[in-house]
Amino acid sequence: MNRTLLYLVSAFVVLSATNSRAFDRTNEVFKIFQFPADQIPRIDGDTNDWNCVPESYVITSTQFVEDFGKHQVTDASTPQVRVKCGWVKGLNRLYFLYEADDDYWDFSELGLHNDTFELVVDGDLSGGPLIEKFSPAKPIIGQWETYFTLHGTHAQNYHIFTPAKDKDWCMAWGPMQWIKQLPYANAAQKFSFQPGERGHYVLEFWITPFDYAGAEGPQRAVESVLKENKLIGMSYALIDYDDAHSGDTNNGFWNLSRHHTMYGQADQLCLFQLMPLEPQFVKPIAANWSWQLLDEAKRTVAFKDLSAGEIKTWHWDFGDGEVSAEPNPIHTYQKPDHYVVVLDVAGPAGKARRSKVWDVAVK
Ligand SMILES: [Ca+2]
Ligand SMILES: [Ca+2]
Ligand SMILES: [Ca+2]
Repeated sequence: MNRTLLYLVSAFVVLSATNSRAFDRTNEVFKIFQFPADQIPRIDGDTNDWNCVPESYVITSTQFVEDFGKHQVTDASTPQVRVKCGWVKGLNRLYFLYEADDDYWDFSELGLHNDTFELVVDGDLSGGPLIEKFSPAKPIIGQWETYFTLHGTHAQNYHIFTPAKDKDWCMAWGPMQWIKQLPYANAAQKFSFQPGERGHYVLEFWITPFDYAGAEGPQRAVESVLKENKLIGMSYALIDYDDAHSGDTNNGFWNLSRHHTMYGQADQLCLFQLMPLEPQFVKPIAANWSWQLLDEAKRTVAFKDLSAGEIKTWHWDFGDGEVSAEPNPIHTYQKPDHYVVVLDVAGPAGKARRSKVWDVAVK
């Protein structure tokens, strides 16, 4: 083994070791389903628009660990849940369908004592503390200064009340309360039980993950950009209460991460991947393209093929009488105008065409 290769292997080993410490359950990556743009779920508590999500995307109670040591396994006294997570290419939103059966729905109180689904999300895998008590700054600047400067800024914790009655749908843990409202989040629930009864609960919602979400409001916020195949950090937790009169004592805390403190430390989240479309939703052939002005003075434009499917031939009509058969041509226009540009593609699955009217303009 030569010296360079040895160095690379050593670097990889160090990197792998670092990764395995940094995130939980790194031997498995949970999947986030990509909805086609014409099948985005409607937030109404009706689950029909989630029927297209394959079973391999569903996370159930058996994948959670009870990390207070109150239960060895999930049983009839514990909530049985099914969680689906989805995304839509082009939107920085995570959609969720949370379905649960519990023997005792505890939601008669107006504070934290409430059956809860807790969601922690780190949209750029920055890791690090998101709750003031884990911050190294706390001993220096104090609890409340840390709360307002750090809490939820680079990873967010949604403490979701299941069900929420006479209260907001969740407590977004920190001063950045604006993240739990439109246009950054929306939620709808369905249930027909009374406090203390058993029953089936449905919650449908979406949130926007943020690389930065500050106490001052959305004006300086940075949304996490969601892209196909990107990995993000997330964990789910279930906090079960079974008696409205038992004070703050819960009946169990089930966690997808094996670290209880994932609620405040983004390094302890699990890896989730934003998946491509499932094959049944991919069109066999579809034409699309983009363009970019390379030289304004010369009116030179670079065209880029973005067609889906296997493409064998391209035909570009630049709208000025000129054509090209290249996949990604560069074209120079002779005079200022806005043009109708058409790309025709063909392959084993057939033909497709995409015109863009006046998108391409030069001066
Ligand atoms: Ca729905
Ligand atoms: Ca982050
Ligand atoms: Ca309960």
